[in-house]
Amino acid sequence: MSEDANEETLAEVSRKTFSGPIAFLKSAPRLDFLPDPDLPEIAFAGRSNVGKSSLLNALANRNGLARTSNTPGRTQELNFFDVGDPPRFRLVDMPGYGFAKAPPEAARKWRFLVNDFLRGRPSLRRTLVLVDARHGLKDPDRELMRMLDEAAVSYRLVLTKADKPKASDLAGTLDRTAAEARKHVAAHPEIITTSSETGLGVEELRRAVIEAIG
Ligand SMILES: Nc1nc2c(ncn2[C@@H]2O[C@H](COP(=O)(O)OP(=O)(O)OP(=O)(O)O)[C@@H](O)[C@H]2O)c(=O)[nH]1
Ligand SMILES: [Mg+2]
Repeated sequence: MSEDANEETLAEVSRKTFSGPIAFLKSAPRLDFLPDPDLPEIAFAGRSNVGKSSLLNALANRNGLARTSNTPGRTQELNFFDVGDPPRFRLVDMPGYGFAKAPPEAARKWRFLVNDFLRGRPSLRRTLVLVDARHGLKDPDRELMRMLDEAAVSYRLVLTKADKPKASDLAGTLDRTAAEARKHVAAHPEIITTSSETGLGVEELRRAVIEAIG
């Protein structure tokens, strides 16, 4: 197939997939509540309040599918969403990390839940590591990236809230983030810049998800 034909097919598959059925499957507060690992999964990871649930909603083109909030710490469980009917793959919205105001016991619980899921999930095809475009990579992101490198879990960095920073600042953050990504073995070398608010990069992310599912 020519490059153009490939592109067209991907665009068509993406359109059909994300305008079709997407349904909440279940919430897992602990690992023993996980659904069977019978479908490929794409997980949304990142610091608290970075926009994981919002980006999942933007991807699915449905507001309110995953619950979002101004207050960090909104998502406290692993939330699974089936894409397609019959389902072809799953999106997994996860609790955020690095949330200073969370009670230490709760923060610890989420960290173990997220880390154990990411390290041990056989059906996990790719992790999207979301990074706020206003702040760039922070130490908790680097810690997560190292863990994913060690566990050989393939991941891709995604800048969020790109509608917020000035264009020149955004370009600098993108360069610095890409330079760091290239030093990590399990990271995709290219970064996707997104805004759930304006829709920037959302179609590119949909295609990246389709490609990761294969
Ligand atoms: N301007 C702007 N605001 C956004 C964007 N994405 C998310 N937000 C806002 O950021 C806040 C947090 O969004 P969430 O999607 O709940 O963030 P989260 O990463 O799921 O947060 P936790 O579940 O607490 O870890 C909400 O007030 C959103 O409206 C974006 O692209 N642009
Ligand atoms: Mg959330």
